[in-house]
Amino acid sequence: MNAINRGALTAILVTMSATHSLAHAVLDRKEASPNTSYRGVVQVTHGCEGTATTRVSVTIPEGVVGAKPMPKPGWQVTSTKGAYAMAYPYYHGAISEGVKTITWTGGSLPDDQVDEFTFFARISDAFAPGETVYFPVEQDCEKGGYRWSEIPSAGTSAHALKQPAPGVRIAAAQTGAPTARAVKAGALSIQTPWVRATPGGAKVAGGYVTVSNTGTEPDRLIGGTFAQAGRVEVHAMSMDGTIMKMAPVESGLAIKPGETVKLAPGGYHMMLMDLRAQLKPGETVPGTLTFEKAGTVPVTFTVEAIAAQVPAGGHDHQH
Ligand SMILES: [Cu+2]
Repeated sequence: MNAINRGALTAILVTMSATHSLAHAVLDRKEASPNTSYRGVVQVTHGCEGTATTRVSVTIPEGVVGAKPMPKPGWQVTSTKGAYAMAYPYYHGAISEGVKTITWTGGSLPDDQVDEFTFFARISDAFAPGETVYFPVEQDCEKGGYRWSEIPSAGTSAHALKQPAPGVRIAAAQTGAPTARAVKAGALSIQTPWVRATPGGAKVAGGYVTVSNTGTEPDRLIGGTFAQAGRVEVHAMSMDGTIMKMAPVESGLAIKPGETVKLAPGGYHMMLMDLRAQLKPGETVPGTLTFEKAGTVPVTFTVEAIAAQVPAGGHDHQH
């Protein structure tokens, strides 16, 4: 290498070290889909004030369930557990508590080396496509530390933050092929219609869907059909003291312009009544959704696992 090239290389290295300060604690995989497992790899690319990293701790956000750390040679791993804000469908049941923080200590990662700290978790269906889920990371060193915990407020960029929390963008749900893509009906976009599996003999089931209104006019979800059900109602859940009650939504569920309405367990749902057959996970069932303006739209419901927090036949209807 001649002197001129060496000078050019030095210039490149200087440029790189200037951007090095932007190399925060990051997650290796920056996108995940709802209802999929997620391999979280926290990458630590520098120490603090030139000293070695001795502790890395990651916070598992609400809606990310069943987290488990991967052991790491030379480090002790500990985790704290606690209750989730709600129960989430989890494989063939439900999960309502689990790991909330994972901490690696006792090792020493020199400032001029990089390393990865790994955990596995499941991204629940609590997130809407396009949303970002943040995993705050604490990094402590022999001297000083970082709190990678800043979350950008709506409409601002993470680039402006000094210590941004690593984020994962939620992509569209990966369910069965017919439901993977949004169904368009006028200004409405209908995503992932699904129902909960039922125990044998059950007469009712909950149906869920996400509807976005990309237009300028409000619309309303007023009903629907389901091949295996005698009738379908749109229901709301509400708390009456400590008792959760559900009741039909009078005049339908409003979907305002620019808004996304998510029917989900514990909230608004389609009540599938007078069921004629047991619903088994993995099945798909044809049906329709009826909107005041967009009309009747054919959809395919995917049957997902029974969630344990709904007792068999335990729907307390106030009709
Ligand atoms: Cu109901």
